[in-house]
Amino acid sequence: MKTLINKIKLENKKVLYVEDDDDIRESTIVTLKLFKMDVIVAKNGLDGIAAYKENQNIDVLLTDIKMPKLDGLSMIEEIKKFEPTLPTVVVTGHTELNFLRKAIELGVSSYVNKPIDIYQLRDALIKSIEPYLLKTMLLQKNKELEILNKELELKVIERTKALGDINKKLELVASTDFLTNIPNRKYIFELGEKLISISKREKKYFSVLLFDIDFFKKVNDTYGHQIGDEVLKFITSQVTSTLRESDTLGRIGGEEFLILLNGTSKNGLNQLSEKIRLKVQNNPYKNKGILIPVTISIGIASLNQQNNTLKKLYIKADNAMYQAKKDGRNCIRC
Ligand code: GH3
Ligand code: MG
Ligand code: MG
Ligand code: MG
Repeated sequence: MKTLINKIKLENKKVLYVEDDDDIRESTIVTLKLFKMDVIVAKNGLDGIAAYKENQNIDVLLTDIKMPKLDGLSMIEEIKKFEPTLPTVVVTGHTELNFLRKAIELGVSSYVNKPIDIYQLRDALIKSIEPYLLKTMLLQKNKELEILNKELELKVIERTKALGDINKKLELVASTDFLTNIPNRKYIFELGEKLISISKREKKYFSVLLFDIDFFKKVNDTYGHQIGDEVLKFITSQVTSTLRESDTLGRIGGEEFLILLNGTSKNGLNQLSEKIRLKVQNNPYKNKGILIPVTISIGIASLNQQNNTLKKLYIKADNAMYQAKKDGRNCIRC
């Protein structure tokens, strides 16, 4: 606030000065020009009203009281009908109560005694335009603040979006298997729980398919762990190519995978299992002259009255898968 007040200057402010006495008028004009004010002059109340109407953006009205044709207070009364907030200073030799009371009623901001003292005049003018200027300055500051706030708001929105993007990426990273780029164990089990509850509510088919690579240890032992990794990626792509949009393949262990089959019946499950088994069996891994035949053992389970949670379906499929291993591998059990 203090800095704003310090900024208030009379320089370039437009003053309408009304005075009938030639000597007083001429000397006061010199003073007002000394303040570097823009001075509009009138010699009586009527001329003052005319000058007010002719000129725009008058900052302050400075007027004598006793004048021919129309006195200062009547002139103020008239002008205030157009602009009630116009800062007004009266110059007066009278200090009678009646004048003062009327002046206050008219909303006169300040007064100056005759003979005019330059400092008193300056103070009176500043005091009268101060609230008015402060108001416009505050409005300006408010506008600037509003703009700043909007800019800040936009930045916050951008940041929030960026954070949202980062969170999404983190979620994706946290739910993805780093080797094969498919859903990991945590994600596939969470998704499975959700899909099962929806399937139960909507009375829709739901099945799971669990598979484990046969004799995978031998692949590692023969060709090395790195080739083993490549085989895992290859099997992932082979199996993915047999699936539909609504199926989700996840890696739940070293060489163990789980597929969630949303909307797939027991019949559909049997057909798909055979398709996957054959796809893997008939497409050996090939790389730089080496050819590695791979097979998988599959265990399957479908949602029904007894097997009604993902955990139960998983246990059922896991037992079936071990049965497939026992029965010689490269086969499907349920
Ligand atoms: P089975 O037919 O009974 O499943 O025999 P298996 O050799 O596949 O089974 P086992 O559980 O004895 O061995 C699995 C092997 O898978 C052991 C481990 O070295 C390998 N393995 C697990 N995770 C990875 C991996 O991320 N990369 C590679 N290269 N090998 C892995
Ligand atoms: Mg007079
Ligand atoms: Mg295994
Ligand atoms: Mg295995």
